[in-house]
Amino acid sequence: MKDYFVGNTEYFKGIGKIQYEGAKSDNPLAFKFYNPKKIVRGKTMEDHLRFSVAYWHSFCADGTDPFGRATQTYPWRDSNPSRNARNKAEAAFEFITKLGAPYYAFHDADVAYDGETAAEYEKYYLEIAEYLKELQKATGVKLLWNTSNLFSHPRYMNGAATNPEFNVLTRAALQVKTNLDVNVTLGGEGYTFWGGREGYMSLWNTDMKREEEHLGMFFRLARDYGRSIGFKGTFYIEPKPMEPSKHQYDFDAATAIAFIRKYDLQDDFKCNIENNHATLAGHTFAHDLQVCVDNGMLGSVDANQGDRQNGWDTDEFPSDVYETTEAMLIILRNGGLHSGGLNFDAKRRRNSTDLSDMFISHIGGMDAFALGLLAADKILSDGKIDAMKKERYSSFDSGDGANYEKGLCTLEQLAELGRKAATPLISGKQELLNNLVNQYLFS
Ligand code: XLS
Ligand code: NI
Ligand code: NI
Repeated sequence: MKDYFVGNTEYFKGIGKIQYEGAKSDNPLAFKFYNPKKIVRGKTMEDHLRFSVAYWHSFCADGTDPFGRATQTYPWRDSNPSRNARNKAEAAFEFITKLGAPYYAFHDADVAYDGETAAEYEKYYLEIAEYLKELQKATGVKLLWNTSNLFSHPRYMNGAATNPEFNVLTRAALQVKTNLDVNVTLGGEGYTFWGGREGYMSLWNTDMKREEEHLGMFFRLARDYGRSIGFKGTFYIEPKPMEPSKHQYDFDAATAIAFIRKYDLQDDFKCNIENNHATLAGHTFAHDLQVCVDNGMLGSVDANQGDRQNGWDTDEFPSDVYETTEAMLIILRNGGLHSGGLNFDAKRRRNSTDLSDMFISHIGGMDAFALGLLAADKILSDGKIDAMKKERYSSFDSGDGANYEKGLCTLEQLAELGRKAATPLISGKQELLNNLVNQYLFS
């Protein structure tokens, strides 16, 4: 077991490396469908899925909710901030290694005590970053992305880059600069902006145009600084419509992409799509992924799921295989995740309090995406659904329809054709397609 923990303490005693045991296994601590080395469409499952563990949910969130105190008692907690950060990092790397996820992701405030003063912030963060580098080297775990927590501290109550007070914006800039420095030290593959407080609560006190311009400027400066110090990864904007702000500026994929283009950031920025944020915006996970793929803007994925009965960001571990199937189909059509990954921005329920629940929740999420990948592969290999979709547009493949797509028709010509045209009712075959999906999934 020693291989799988670093430092002096083993935090997850009695749990070894999680193995693939197949669908018939009754071991809750084994993969049923995720078989990392299995080849699907010429690539291992591990390389397709690029799983990442989110530091904030798995090693920081303690079950506190607006109505109740902490329920998780993490054995690595220590009142000394430096020791606390080191213990937590050792627990994190033990967990990630035993789980067999190749990546992790974090906010500055997850890995280090963020202190009150700027000097404390830099001291504690840079100190732990050096240790994270050692742990990455010792275990082979890599950084998918890091990000700045620009929403927890009271100073950000009116926003960070969109704060009406310039001095708060500069404090946020210190965090972003430090995070980019740390990212380069750790060889990160991406850097994420999630603007929980970049939005407004009331237009009576908000100059939306000016705030958005400040945000665009801020992103540009981050891009320029990152590139100047050798950051080669992708910058991600993670859309979310609301919560904690009433209205967030990066509302959904379409809004974020329009913003990226407006501020001329398209060569460096892409989207990080989170299922539960898409559903909060009134879309589906598949919708926001497809919007990204259609615009060459799919960066990375925060893998979780919401609850159909309530309208907030419950960040549950993925288990809905219909959703993971659609997601993986879109991702495969995109040629994969490239430098992005499937990052479990997901938390155990407040009453899932065993340390083993940390493994069980991730195992379930990984199995759900493995099932999605296998089903998507079947759908693509069989080709029936793609063929039906193509056939639906076949009137644009030749003749006047093809000319229309090439921009060779005037409105008068179309009107002339329209005068004589029969306009057939052609079934969309939605139920047939639903039935086919069930056949792929369950036969
Ligand atoms: C919150 C977001 C957050 C980002 C990183 O809703 O999902 O966790 O992923 O700041
Ligand atoms: Ni997220
Ligand atoms: Ni979320």
